[in-house]
Amino acid sequence: MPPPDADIYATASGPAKAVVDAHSTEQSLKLYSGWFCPFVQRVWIVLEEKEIPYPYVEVNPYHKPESLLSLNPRGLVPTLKYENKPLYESTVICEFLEDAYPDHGVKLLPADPYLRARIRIWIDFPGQQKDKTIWDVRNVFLDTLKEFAEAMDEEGPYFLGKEPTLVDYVVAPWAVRLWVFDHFKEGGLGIPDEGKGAKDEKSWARWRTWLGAIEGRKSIQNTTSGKDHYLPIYQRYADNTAQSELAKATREGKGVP
Ligand SMILES: N[C@@H](CCC(=O)N[C@@H](CS)C(=O)NCC(=O)O)C(=O)O
Repeated sequence: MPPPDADIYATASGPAKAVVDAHSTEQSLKLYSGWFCPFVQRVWIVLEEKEIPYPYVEVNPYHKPESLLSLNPRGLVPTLKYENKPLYESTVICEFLEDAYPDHGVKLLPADPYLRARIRIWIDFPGQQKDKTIWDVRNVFLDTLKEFAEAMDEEGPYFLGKEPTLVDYVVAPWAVRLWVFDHFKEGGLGIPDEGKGAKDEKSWARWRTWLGAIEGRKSIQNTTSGKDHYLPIYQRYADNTAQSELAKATREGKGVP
């Protein structure tokens, strides 16, 4: 699949642009970012929540500049430069920020080791489906979301209860992109509307409570660009998926899927 860079907007828009513009002063920590990237957004949310000062540096990871490659041989965003040393992998960075800035803003991990471990079980579930397109995994994804909701504290609104923790922030970037399913795929993702969840109504009600709390957080709103900015990227994924579905169906003699 060609990289989704041909029509990519060069910079963030909407609320995220204001945050980018407010972060240009040199600091001991620098964020190399792609405004559109959900892995970046994890780190970006944590920086905002913890009120850690950082300059924001936009790079296109599909045209890897030397400034990025010299820090991260894989050339992926997010990458951090911290006291002139590199760091990458979004979940590693998030935990690092908690360890390196223990007294900054909110705490991301509870003190109880059992709860810390439970959070880590759920932290990585969006990444597990990385090599497949979101369309391929719609049903698996739906089941996983329900399972995620069922693992939550009953009252909430967040995963562990009244306060958000790392698991909420690392899953949030995927949650706030779910509109993409509804935009591009007939029938959408298929999360039942309120009252329509049948035997799973309680789980979906819990999901909705969580999603509402997540969407209401300033850190998440302020690291999200306008929908129109994301569309060309996901349009390309949708086109590529449609093309490969068509090629597969043709190979198998099934005609147009
Ligand atoms: N496992 C990495 C994934 C990061 C990632 O895949 N970032 C994408 C942008 S959303 C990227 O840099 N892609 C460039 C490429 O694949 O060459 C993390 O959690 O930080």
